[in-house]
Amino acid sequence: MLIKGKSSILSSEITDRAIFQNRRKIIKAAAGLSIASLLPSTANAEQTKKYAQVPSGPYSANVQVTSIEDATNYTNYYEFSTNKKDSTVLAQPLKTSPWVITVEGEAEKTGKFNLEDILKNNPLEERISRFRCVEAWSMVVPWIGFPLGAMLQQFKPTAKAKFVEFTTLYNPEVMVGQRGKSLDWPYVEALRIDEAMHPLAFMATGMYDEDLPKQNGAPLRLVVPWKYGFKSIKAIVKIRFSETMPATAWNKMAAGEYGFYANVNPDVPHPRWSQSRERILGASIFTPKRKTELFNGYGDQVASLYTDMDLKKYF
Ligand SMILES: Nc1nc2c(c(=O)[nH]1)N[C@H]1C(S)=C(S)[C@@H](COP(=O)(O)O)O[C@H]1N2
Ligand SMILES: [Mo]
Repeated sequence: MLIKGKSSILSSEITDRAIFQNRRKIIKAAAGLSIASLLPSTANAEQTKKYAQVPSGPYSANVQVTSIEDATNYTNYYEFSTNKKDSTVLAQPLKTSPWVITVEGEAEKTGKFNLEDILKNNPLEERISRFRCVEAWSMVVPWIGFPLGAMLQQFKPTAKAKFVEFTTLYNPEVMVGQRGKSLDWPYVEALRIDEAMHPLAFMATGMYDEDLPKQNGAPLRLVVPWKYGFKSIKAIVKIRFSETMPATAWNKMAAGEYGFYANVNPDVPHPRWSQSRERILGASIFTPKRKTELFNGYGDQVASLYTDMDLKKYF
């Protein structure tokens, strides 16, 4: 498949990305030559980050990265709270190791798998992706993780596997938001199998060169950069291959507001607000909103998944 680079980026967005990328290059060069001690102290600090040596994957976007403070203190995690600031604190008691993932349904290799073992078969890479919440804010995150499709193939899905469903941990003792009814627990999300196999679909275990913070979905979360954020389910404990379209948490909650596909689309408004523009997370109040792009800017890569589909009907 031909993966084209992104085109519609502001020059101001390039500058910071170049700095971020260059910083990682300097770190890697330094590690190779053992001259780390000659580097300025900030680079030394960066080098101590757990995943500073992880190679950049092929699909990273050349755009300004959101600050780690913004990306980790403005989260959506209803298992803990419907307030975007609370999960930073409330998610910390969650025990994320050891972590077992149950694989079920239409696959040859089903059963229980330790995340540790899954990681042995899936080399880490860095992916810088745009991320767009259905609530019309956007960010750019340097994820650490591995392609979803490569992992799914290891379970040998059968020809009947047309969809793949993901389920979040259910543990109301720790996930205090699950004691209420903000959603029908546990949180479930799903993709059509060809969407799941697309090279842009990603499993994240880290961000900003460190392990995923708990509020961002540790130890394992999905990242589907061309879809609204609610598809990117956190703290995954179950993967199920199925022949029929699974019922998903937000779709069950309000089918008219949250479709199964949830592809980012400026031309299909949410019934209660427009999707044509988005607020850049962390930008000053004087920064104009950004124009939302079809498929969140990844149309060159993913539009072929939806040819002959009416995107207004299958929103
Ligand atoms: N289990 C679970 N996954 C979830 C959510 C949630 O409430 N619970 N919120 C979703 C929504 S609406 C968004 S926008 C993203 C937010 O990811 P972030 O908090 O890491 O930015 O997580 C998604 N994944
Ligand atoms: Mo969201």
